[in-house]
Amino acid sequence: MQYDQLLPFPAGFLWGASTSAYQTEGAWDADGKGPSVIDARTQFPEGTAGFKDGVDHYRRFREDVALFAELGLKAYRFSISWSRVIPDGDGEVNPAGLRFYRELATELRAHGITPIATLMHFDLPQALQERGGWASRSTVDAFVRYAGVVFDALGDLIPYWLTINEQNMMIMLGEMLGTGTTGGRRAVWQQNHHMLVAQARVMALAHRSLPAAKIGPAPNVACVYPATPDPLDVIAAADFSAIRNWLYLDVAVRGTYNPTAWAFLRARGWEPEFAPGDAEALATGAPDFIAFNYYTSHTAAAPKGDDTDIRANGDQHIVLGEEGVYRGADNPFLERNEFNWEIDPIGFRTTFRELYDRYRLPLLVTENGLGAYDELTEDGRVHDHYRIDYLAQHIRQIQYAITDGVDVLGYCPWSAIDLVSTHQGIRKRYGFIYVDRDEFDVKDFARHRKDSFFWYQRLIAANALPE
Ligand code: BGP
Repeated sequence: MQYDQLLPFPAGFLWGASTSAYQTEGAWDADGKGPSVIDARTQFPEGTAGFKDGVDHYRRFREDVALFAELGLKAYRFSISWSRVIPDGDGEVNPAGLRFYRELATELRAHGITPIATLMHFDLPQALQERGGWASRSTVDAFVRYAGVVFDALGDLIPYWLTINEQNMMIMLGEMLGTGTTGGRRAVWQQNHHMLVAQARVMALAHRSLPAAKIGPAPNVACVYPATPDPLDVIAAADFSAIRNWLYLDVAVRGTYNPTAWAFLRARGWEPEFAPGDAEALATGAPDFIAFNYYTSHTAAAPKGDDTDIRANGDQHIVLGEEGVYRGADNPFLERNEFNWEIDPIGFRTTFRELYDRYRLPLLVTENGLGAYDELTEDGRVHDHYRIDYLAQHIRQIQYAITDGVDVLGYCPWSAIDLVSTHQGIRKRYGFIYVDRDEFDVKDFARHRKDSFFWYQRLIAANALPE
């Protein structure tokens, strides 16, 4: 639909930015922190150093929050490291870990920035992984206990909570992301079920113990186009969307599995076992909003029914395909970034509308952004006009979605500050703030404002995209 005029961004719109603990904090074993599955990894993509140093945010968080305040952020979405709070996942609580997050949240609030906290962003405690990880039902109880500890300690400071970051990507691509979701496909779908039960119980717990707080899931959501109007391609696209998007959100919001996704699991003998009480637990976990990460759309074609349906080489947005369900296809209408991800701002609007049509809950964007090989120039700046273009195009589409009638709470692009990317190390940067470290030489971690910093600062101040 075209409009003569778009509606403005509402007053109080949460202009924010995002990070995660393991990609920024560093200090991976400081002050009693236990190792997570990420710290325990020994294999990293070639030429990358891993995550142990991050960008030294654990030690520099006050300097970083001051920069976020100068940027004008209204909200900051970060994650809490479970093994910093409970080093072995379900044993002793580490007071120093809780203190760090209390100080961070207090510092944010002192600068007028609303904290938004993710309970788990890929970094399951390694001790739990060694006892079966998400395959074990005891991890469900451990997650609920951990959430209770964190709600008690931080609930007075943090009004918005996210359960599990990108559960769907962990399930589809866990080995690639190093998240500990491993084993055969059947085992992984059982792990998925345990995570869904854990999430539902934690949402119910939040409502009981923090009545003023709001909580929601945080999957990666992408609209899926059929490669052509061939009805077989249309079905393939709908099937992929059911497996990729709706499986997770139907359970989170409606408390039951999506029928198409369940049919996919059943046909392969992968349907998870329900323990007594699971169905009731799923039914009680009602989110207050849906957070979602969006980087790109996808395009699907009818499957051939053999292993050529799967495009094997690439990262999380390139590896596509499910034998007998759909084949990934290229979209000839879209440009690509330096890492071959398709760039689709209008798909962002479509994704908003699909989510709001299905669930009628407020939507919060918790990731969206452009990874690039930024260059620090002699003037101490990064001239990242490409990132400004990307963000401007996506923000314009949020405004279209708002004009379409979608209830959008806020926008937290990835990332507030440079951090270590999942696949390409520190070389692939997303932040508004450049961090001076190389892959293997962490240098001095000095912070530099990029051109996008000043652009986003003006946008937030005006509560509008510059003309
Ligand atoms: C999402 C994750 C983030 C971040 C982002 C960008 O899947 O939630 O943690 O890594 O993708 O991905 P990458 O770093 O691979 O470019």
